[in-house]
Amino acid sequence: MIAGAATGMMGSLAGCTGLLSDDEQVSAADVDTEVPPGEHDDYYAFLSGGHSGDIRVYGVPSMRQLMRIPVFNVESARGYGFDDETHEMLQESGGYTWGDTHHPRVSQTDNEYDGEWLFVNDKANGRMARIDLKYFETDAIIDLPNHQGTHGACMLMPDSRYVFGVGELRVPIPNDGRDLDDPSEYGSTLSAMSPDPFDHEWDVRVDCNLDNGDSGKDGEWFFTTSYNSEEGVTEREMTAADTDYVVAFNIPRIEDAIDAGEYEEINGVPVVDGTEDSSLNDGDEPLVRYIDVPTNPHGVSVTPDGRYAIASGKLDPTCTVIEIDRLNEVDDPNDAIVGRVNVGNGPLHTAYDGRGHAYTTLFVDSQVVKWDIEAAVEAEKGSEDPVIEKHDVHYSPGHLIAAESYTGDPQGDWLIVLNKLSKDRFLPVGPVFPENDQLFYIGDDDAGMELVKDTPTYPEPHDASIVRADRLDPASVYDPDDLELDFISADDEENFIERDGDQVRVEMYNQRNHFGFEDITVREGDEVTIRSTNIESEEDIIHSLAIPQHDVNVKLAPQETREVTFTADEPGVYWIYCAYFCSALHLEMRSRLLVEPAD
Ligand code: K7E
Ligand code: RUQ
Ligand code: CUA
Ligand code: CA
Repeated sequence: MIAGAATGMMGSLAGCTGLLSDDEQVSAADVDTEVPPGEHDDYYAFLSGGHSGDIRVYGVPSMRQLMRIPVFNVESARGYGFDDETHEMLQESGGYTWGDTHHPRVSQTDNEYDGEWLFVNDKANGRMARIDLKYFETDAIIDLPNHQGTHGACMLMPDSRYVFGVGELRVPIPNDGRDLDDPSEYGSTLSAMSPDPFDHEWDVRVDCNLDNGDSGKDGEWFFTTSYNSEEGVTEREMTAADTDYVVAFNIPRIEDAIDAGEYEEINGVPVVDGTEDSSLNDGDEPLVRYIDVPTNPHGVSVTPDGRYAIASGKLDPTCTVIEIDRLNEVDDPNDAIVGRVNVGNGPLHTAYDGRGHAYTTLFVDSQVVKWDIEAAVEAEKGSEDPVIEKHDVHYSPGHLIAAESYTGDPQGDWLIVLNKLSKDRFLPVGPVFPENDQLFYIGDDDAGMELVKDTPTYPEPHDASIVRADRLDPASVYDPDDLELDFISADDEENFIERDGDQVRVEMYNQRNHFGFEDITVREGDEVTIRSTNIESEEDIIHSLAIPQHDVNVKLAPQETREVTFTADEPGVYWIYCAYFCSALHLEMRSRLLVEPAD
């Protein structure tokens, strides 16, 4: 701890700026952040990879990167996008080879992480993906046809009944060439999916744009911000108005409308009209409520107790506190605003420690501000009084995330701040700088926030979820019953090479240090499908099926079966080899693909 320093600082809490000079900065030794070699972390952190299109898995508090999970990108080490199944999944969801992941959210039961699924958006192409946390693998992608960019991503709490994708970019719906230059006809939608099976259920259409989102804790309200209530298409137009919205969706009302058939089917999706003038918004129980907040808000998040939705001002130095239950009582939704705290410049996102504090990133000020939620409700609007502490970060933070902050019961110990700029913090690596994910210990309110670690990050994470490690139960070998393809054992009858016209099918097992066939002979122009099972049952013994000059590298973890199809279009000898270092004879784990010339 930094007891000595903290006592002095906290003595003058009211005037505390939390700005520590460099030599005052807390060192890692002050807090127990060390995870000695061979020991495990207490938490998983799942970070989005931004326009890398993937998810990164860190251990907290060590901040070691444990794994990456490809999602919308093609990735050779894990063979993702190479084998037929993942290749088809990417093809059927649009055929793109990249995406822009922002908001990784883990499924919950009873407002607690259940460790089953992780969902994440694609801001680039309007998609949502599901990752199976038993295997740490993307297992389904939904292309949302009424979205251009899906930004916010979240689930309806307490039980993840819906997965929500929030459409950011206003476009004609359907976007088929109509209304090209008539932006007043553009719109966006909130899309709802079921988690398992992962299916698209319905959309709600609005005229404004939608941005970040978060769910209330009791299954009733879902909130998003909107920064383009102006329905503009230029920066000047989108920032013209003094206010924009927090848009509150009443989910049971929307379900009633769906059940009553009050929707239009667009692109095969039932779309409910949630626009301001919609008849469904007349009367006592509007489907969608539009709450005025200062211009161009960014993040919105719900407090762990489910009482408040807090929206960050971005262009305005305040956070707006909305009392959720009041939305059911007031005629004017603006009357549900119960607080507006002046936090500083460029507030983007807010996280929670479960002790009544909110932590908000200040992009412009390069700080995190800690403030008291109830004090913000009691204080006059625009007051700075609820602010407890401001701490410099390095530099220009976007999201920040506290351990289990998105649940009903945050752990209150660790906070990661995802800084967009690292400037001088690391050895220079050329003009593309790493980002800087900074770890803070927030478990001691007397000592204040303690910066304990800088972590350089490959571009460009936006958000994260931190989940207690004991909530997950990952598999270390595949259960063949979980896979679609049949297991191929070492039995002779299960291993064969079969020809049908110019299609060749190979089924073979593999293990240390060979493949089922030493040679596979095909003819120039054949379409070849190889299915292979890694029959090892020992964990951590991974093989791959790599074929030079055919763009094939399929990873095969223990007990895993995968299939890959390619065309043998050049005669010659190609050494099929294993790219995972699996044993002392790893280099000898090979087979020959012999492609005979077509006369
Ligand atoms: Cu602040 Cu996508 Cu949550 Cu970045 S986010 S833009
Ligand atoms: S701290 S404001 Cu950043 Cu140790 Cu007291
Ligand atoms: Cu199997 Cu290397
Ligand atoms: Ca605006």
